[in-house]
Amino acid sequence: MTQATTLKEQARTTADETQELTDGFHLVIDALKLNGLTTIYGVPGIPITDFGRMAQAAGIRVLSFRHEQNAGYAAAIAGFLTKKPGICLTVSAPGFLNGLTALAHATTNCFPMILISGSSEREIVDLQQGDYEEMDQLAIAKPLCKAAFRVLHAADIGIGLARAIRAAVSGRPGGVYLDLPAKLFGQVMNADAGKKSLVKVIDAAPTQIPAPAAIKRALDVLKSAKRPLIILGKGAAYAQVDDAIKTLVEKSGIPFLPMSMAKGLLPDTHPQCAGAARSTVLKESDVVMLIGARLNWLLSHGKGKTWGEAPKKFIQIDIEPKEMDSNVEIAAPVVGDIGSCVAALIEGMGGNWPAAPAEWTNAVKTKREENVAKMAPRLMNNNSPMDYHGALGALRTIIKERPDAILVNEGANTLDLARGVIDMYKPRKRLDVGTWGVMGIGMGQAIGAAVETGKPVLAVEGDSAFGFCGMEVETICRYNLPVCIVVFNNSGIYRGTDVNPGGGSDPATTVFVKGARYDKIIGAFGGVGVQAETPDELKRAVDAAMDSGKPTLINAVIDPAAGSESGRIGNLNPQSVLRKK
Ligand SMILES: Cc1ncc(C[n+]2csc(CCOP(=O)(O)OP(=O)(O)O)c2C)c(N)n1
Ligand SMILES: [Mg+2]
Repeated sequence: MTQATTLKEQARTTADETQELTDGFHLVIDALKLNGLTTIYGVPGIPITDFGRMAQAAGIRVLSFRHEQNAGYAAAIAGFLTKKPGICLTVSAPGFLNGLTALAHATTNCFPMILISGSSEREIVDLQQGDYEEMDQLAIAKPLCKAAFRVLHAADIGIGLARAIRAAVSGRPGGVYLDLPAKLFGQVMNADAGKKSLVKVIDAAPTQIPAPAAIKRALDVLKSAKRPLIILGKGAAYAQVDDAIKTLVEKSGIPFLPMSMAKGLLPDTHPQCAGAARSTVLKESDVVMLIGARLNWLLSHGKGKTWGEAPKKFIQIDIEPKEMDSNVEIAAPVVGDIGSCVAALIEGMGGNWPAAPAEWTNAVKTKREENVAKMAPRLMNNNSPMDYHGALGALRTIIKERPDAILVNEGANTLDLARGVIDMYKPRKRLDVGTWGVMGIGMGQAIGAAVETGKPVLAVEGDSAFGFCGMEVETICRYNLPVCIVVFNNSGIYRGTDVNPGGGSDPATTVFVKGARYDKIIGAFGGVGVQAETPDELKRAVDAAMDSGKPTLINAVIDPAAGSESGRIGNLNPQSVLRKK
């Protein structure tokens, strides 16, 4: 080596040392922050432990869970509540797989979410040479989400995240997978160039204006109706155009039926609410306008017994054109974002839109009042052990007195009966199992909701449902979140009374330990545990928890015989012909 080249090399080294550098870790953090994504839900481990630490140091709120599935449910519900993608962060293979159920759930429910998982070395994974936590995660994620991306070069982190954000929130929102291999985090590049490579996503969910002809067609169909009905889905709640929806409903005078997570968009006590006359309005309506609601199993696919004999015409408002005619013919498809569609409908209705036929609205009102009156005495009993209605009567009062609280709800009977009994008063306050009826969303959603909104959360959980996510009670205590969990303890799935039909000493498949004390779990982590045996005790305990804001778990003792098989959807169970012999 000549002296000249040595000097040249020395000079280059000095230049490198003085040059400001950034790396994959910091570029991901900067890209998230640049796009206003300042909360991460996850579980640490190789290769993302340091990333979590650095993100926390950089001012991102990083919440560590006990299981990725629950972190994923928190991220998914954060997406629903904020219209920004909720971020879930996991390690490779097993952590990634644990997060995947939530990602698929987010996609099914149209919640924007990004699952970011660290992954192993591509070269080794692709040759299947047995790397640490080896798995081709991108390939596995693809069919379960709206889009999946992998970033291999630090310079592409900005673009990678921009693509993920757009895919998650634009059009029909959903889950997105972002694969970040371990090596990427340590890759260095010039800090200036790094900064320039970042992308601030402009107008991530662009407005989609409906065609004027589609609006006219919809209004013509609506005007022809003798027994019109509006169904509000969780897409309508997601849109956050609450005032416009209220105006449309009130201006039309049409009875409305909220789907589970659309409850409270207008209060359940609103004079036009047909929630308590559901079966009547579904059967007897002649024109049904769906706003952000799909004709899936939750609406019996728009046909069959539930919908009665009367011929129906459907108007459907949805951002996804493929949704139209998915189950039955849609007479008036209106494709666009809900805000734009509803605004156009209101405008098209003009100043003298005819009121919905009084014969129909009065009939709905009468039916609803009848049903409410029938239910009322059942909600007032103070039995011990409690039945569902007595316990839910107490919780119904709690939400009436605290309409800003967020209600999280899962289980079978605990879900179906709570949905019917507990009136909601404000939008996006009822969070539950969603389209799949998945168990285990409770603690993740409670944490996500408390973190994103700062509001108190009441989580009403079947004892089985709670078991899917119960360890996150520690997370709730660790972050000192204002979450009150009520476990509806009927000692089992649907009921606690089944016996082993084989006659052996094993318990039946649907029953749990009798007299279990779920309230004792939370004490281990410094939270408050309460045993409640009557509706009065339950009401007192929940009030105390909501007043104090302290993490609380109440074991509500429910009569093991009170529930029914699969709650309200027992009809979906396949039947064996042989069993009947
Ligand atoms: C992930 C998942 N696993 C299993 C089920 C099937 N399942 C439906 S409801 C339910 C539990 C119902 O029991 P519980 O939560 O105690 O409510 P209860 O009817 O007893 O009030 C189960 C296991 C499911 N929906 N999701
Ligand atoms: Mg149960």
